[in-house]
Amino acid sequence: MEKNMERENIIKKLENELKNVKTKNDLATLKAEFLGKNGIVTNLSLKMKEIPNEEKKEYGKFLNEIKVLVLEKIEAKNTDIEKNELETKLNSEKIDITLPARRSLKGSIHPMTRIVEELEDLFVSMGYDVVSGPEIDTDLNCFTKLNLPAGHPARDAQDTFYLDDDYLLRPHTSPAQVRTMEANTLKEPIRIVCPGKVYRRDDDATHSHQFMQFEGLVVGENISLADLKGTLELFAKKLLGEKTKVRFRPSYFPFTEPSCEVDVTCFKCGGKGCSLCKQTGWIEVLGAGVVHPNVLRMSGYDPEKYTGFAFGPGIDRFAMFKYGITDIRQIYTNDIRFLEQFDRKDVE
Ligand code: 2U9
Repeated sequence: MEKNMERENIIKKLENELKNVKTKNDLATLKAEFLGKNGIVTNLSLKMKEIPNEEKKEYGKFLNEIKVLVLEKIEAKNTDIEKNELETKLNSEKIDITLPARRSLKGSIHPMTRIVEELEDLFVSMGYDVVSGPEIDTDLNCFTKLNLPAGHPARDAQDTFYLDDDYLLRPHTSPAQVRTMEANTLKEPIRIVCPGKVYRRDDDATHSHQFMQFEGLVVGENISLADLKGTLELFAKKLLGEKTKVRFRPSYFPFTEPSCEVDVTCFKCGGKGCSLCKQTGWIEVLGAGVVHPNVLRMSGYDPEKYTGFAFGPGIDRFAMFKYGITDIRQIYTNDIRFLEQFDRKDVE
């Protein structure tokens, strides 16, 4: 009876204290209070030596019952705590699957890159290599080696930004062609296109201080003006449509002789005359010509053996025609409202 009371008291005390237990740490402290070295249940078992021998067995049974009860209650509390912890964690990590997904912004290919890629594909299919060069180049490569010596009046038309007396922002991609000719130590035939950024001292709605060229150069035996005409006709038809006609007008460039300016039939009116072509039916798109013997000679090619042709369109104009862009500066200011109009719906 006395033992029953004792057991009841211990269990009551345990149950009371368990009410305040919130964490596993609290529970460990409580466990030590009952079952630890100096714990309530442990101290009870120390009394065993005072118990008369004939009652020892029963006292042992009593101790065991208390221990099992205490452990059961502690274990049950432990399960409760773990359950609560898991619930709190799950609640904190809850995802509201009814929220609409965030829209991912998709980029698009820049209109100039599209034109360059289209033209590269065409010329690579005709056996050309695509070559690039530095945007900062020497006065020698940009002018002198193109038959524009210091003081030549035609330098004015291609005035650019100088870094010092020798270095400048290239006003055309021609120095990349000069470099290719010079690097070709065996002086073999060349067939290259050079797309890239170029710079001029210009700034208005149709002329930007920075624009894009796609120059071409062919050097070989028996290359003639007829090859140039055939190539440029293909070029115009590919870019502006099969019905496009091409017209060659005599012109002057120091690096080509003879030189010509090339017009195409207006892609808006088809040649009938409209506001875009100023009622002429034609639009000028590029300059071209047969490479001047001086240019070949200065880069180590024998003009007696080789001839060549070159062409130099500013391709921003193509993008403007093709996509109806009215101010060339929009191409270079990276305004997202302008650029997203060229979203590639075709590849979505
Ligand atoms: C080498 C030899 C010859 C490149 C050429 C043009 C004609 C031409 C202008 C058109 C409008 C530049 O963008 S623009 O202002 N270019 O008319 N360019 S032939 O001739 C070369 C190039 C490299 C070695």
